[in-house]
Amino acid sequence: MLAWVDRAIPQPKGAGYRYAVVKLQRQTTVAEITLFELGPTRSGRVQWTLLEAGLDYESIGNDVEIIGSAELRKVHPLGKLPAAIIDGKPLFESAAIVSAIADLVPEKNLIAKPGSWSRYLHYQWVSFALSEMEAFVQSNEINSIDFILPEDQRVPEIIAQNSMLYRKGAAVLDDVLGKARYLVDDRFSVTDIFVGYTVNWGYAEGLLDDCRNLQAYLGRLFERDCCTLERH
Ligand SMILES: N[C@@H](CCC(=O)N[C@@H](CS)C(=O)NCC(=O)O)C(=O)O
Repeated sequence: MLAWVDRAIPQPKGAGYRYAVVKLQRQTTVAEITLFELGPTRSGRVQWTLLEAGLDYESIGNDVEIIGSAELRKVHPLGKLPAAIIDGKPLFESAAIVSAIADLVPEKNLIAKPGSWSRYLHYQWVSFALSEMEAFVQSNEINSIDFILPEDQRVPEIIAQNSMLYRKGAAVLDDVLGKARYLVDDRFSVTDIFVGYTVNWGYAEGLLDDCRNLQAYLGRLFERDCCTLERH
């Protein structure tokens, strides 16, 4: 990546000043990034963030065999996706990974500045999406398809309650996004990449019928060139 740096250049005797400050352009590699990913899983949040950031990365996986593998467990103790290695350091949980990547490229304005109130709003909406919405659609999925749990361990009776609770969270977001186009400072950020995935998941489960603002929000997200959300 190209970056501009200030350099103090010593000046010859008689120039009237000892140093001249000049801007030099140099090549920098922001970070070495490896991503364990698989198509439409939550690793799509990280892939989208990397595309918006314009960062290269090494992709590992993209095959269902990667889930639970010994290689993945070295990075994610539960063997789940996504997981990343950034400059040799392992990191899991999609919220943590997209935030870390956005912080690597502050000039792209993909996340509110650390310590700012807007940054706390990022944490607020990510936490809200995870605990008040995503947990319920995830539980619906676990209890209805055989990808994770065998049939005798599923509790399909929970699906109606999960759906009711997801809709409550979605109604809150629908209200907020009726007054703003995006969640933080009304400009696109990784908060929208993160929450957009949760909203799209609810759409796929038919839970957004009453949420016209969320449907329009998804439409705005789909318009972005780098969007990795699945169309349902
Ligand atoms: N909260 C985690 C969820 C991780 C997760 O459950 N990933 C799924 C794919 S979307 C997975 O790997 N499931 C396999 C399993 O549960 O064994 C995150 O956001 O990264």
